[in-house]
Amino acid sequence: MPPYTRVPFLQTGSLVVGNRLLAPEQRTVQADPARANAITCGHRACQGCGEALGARYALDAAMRATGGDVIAANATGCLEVFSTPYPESSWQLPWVHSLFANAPAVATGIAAALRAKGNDHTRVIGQGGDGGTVDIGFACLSGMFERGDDVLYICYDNEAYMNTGVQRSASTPPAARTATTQAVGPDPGAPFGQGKFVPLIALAHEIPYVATATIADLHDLEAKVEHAMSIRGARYIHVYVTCPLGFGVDSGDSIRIARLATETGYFPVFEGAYGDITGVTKIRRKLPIETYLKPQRRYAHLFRPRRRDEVIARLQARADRNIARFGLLETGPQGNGAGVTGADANGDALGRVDQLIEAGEIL
Ligand SMILES: Cc1ncc(C[n+]2csc(CCOP(=O)(O)OP(=O)(O)O)c2C)c(N)n1
Ligand code: SF4
Ligand SMILES: [Mg+2]
Repeated sequence: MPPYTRVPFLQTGSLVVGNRLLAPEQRTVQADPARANAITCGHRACQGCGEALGARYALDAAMRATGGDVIAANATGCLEVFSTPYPESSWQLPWVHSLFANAPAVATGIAAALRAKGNDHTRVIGQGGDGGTVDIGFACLSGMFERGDDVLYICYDNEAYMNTGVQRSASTPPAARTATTQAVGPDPGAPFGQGKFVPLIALAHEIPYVATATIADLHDLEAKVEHAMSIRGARYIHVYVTCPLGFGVDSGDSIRIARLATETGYFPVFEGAYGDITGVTKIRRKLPIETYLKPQRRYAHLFRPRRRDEVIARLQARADRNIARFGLLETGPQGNGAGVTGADANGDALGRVDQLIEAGEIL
């Protein structure tokens, strides 16, 4: 894998990675005219769907890493429903729809069948939403990890059951409004103290690779998928993806919301191997959690008709805990090149970005 180099592209209102500043071999998979278009146009995702974006980048990266030799098993959920309205399909690779509960087991079965046939080159990906992964598919996923099956499993986490009308999942954050955690009563929204963060649970299985990523840094996601495909065994990537419908945000704000999720410490971006955290993506500048909450209508009840400062403070404490726990603000251990920030080859340019942010010239 070529080293992944972060290059800021100075464009008003955005910090997207500027391919044109990179050597051709370092450019994103999407910049490659020979990319697979693994999930191609014509699907029926909502405008601005983070899951469609994340899956597109992840699968194209996997296709490039394997020379197009990938089979995917997909849990029921938005990604499956919007991509395969019978008799059509947007998938440009062998793709199997599993049940809601069993994508990791179906992926395991495909890997076992390939092994039985003596095929050691075709690679297997399982994928699903947070409901299919964190809730109903979790036993199959844990089994896949524990057995060390040769599968990369990717969870696209939009923090609720979006496909069926935005019900709470175990990945729904506290205080968020969903159809089943409504913005009424003394403690509106999802309760505190429930849910689970599967990346750390995956790490506890001591599998060869675990990573988190977001759609705010798609080059990082690509690099993590490419790295995951370079190794064998059970691997897990958990991608934070914005859902404009469920979050109550404008479709043009998907990437901005994901960026705020990382820069407030709400969602830690890290990678790990065999039980240890091996790299974290540092926060460029720490923002208060309010900047992440306010643009989302699922948190509107925290600000209207009265501010709920005590709830906002509890959410701030959760973000601060992530920052402390993962060392998001300090210099720390560096990863394999996928999720690394800090004093890299473009440190000067990143410093320039920070200056512009301080001066309020870019957001
Ligand atoms: C056993 C079972 N229960 C319920 C459903 C209905 N169902 C289909 S998709 C879905 C929610 C999917 O949520 P998630 O996995 O988070 O994916 P998203 O749609 O949010 O991307 C549900 C409840 C089902 N297909 N099977
Ligand atoms: S409801 Fe959300 S996850 Fe589903 S297609 Fe629309 S934006 Fe994507
Ligand atoms: Mg979901």
